[in-house]
Amino acid sequence: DYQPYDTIVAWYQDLANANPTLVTFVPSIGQTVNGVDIFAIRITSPKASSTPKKQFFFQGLIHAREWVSGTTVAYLANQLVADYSKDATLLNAAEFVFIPVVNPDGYKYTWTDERLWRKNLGANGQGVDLNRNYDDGHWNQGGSSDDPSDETYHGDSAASEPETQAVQNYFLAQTNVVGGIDFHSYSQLVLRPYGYTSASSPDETLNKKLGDGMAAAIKKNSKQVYSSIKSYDLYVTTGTSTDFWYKNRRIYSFAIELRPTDGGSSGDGFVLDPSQIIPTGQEIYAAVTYWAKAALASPLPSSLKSQ
Ligand code: 0X9
Ligand code: ZN
Repeated sequence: DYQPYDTIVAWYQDLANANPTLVTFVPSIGQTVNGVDIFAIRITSPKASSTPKKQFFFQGLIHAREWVSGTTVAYLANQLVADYSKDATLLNAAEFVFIPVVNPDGYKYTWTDERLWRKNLGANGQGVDLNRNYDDGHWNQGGSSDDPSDETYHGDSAASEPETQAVQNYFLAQTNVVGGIDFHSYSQLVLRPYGYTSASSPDETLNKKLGDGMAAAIKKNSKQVYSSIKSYDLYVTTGTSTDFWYKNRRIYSFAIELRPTDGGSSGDGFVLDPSQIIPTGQEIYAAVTYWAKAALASPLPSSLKSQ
């Protein structure tokens, strides 16, 4: 089932305590507007490697109401640990870095006050959309709002929010990152660069191959249909996580919109029945393991430069 913030933190601490050779709990990479610590999780095997391990970076719950993005990240972390005893290849070759809850203030608020809250609690409590606040070189150039009461308010300036600063800095502190996925809901989409322009990225061929491959892995796992498209073809966005990652490190940079496909006749798409948590985790684990293996086999041309 979905869990409140403190239970999520305790669950990851337990995962690290139970698997000390594989899992590192990083208590704080920075604090929220309300002074809550943003934690990180790192998963890799203790096996030394002759070359530095390549890294994959994941985020959940940047948008507070998208609860299945949090359970999916937890499923991925748990399954990577569980599968290590059967097949050590992935954790011997790579390190998996997670920010399970990018927006703790907002997430807490969805439990206490407003289930459908999206933003953080900045801008004097009106909230900033953290996925419009990144310093991606195109902040406030379209697809975001100047009005603090809007759902896509971009904030006062690029990376104005402490949460954005924390996750940007932690990402840039990684030295060997080759891929990143920011999890959202809903619509069942695999979104590749760019968000800010209709132009294809210089790595469009490879990005499309991996995006289409993730959608295929999901279909094989659960028969669910996820559409693999350029982010801009959903709608224009600026100041997003994935454009920031791609601009700074030229990695395989994806946003995945999880279940359901649509809001349905009565329900709201953000309120996904708990019975769908594990099937969503399973299909995304299939996608992520495919993607990671493909990215390890052919990193993007510039991904390892300048890190
Ligand atoms: O608008 C968004 O931020 C995302 N959709 S949501 O309904 N979860 O809010 C889509 C953003 C995807 N784009 C990039 N990260 N580039
Ligand atoms: Zn979202």
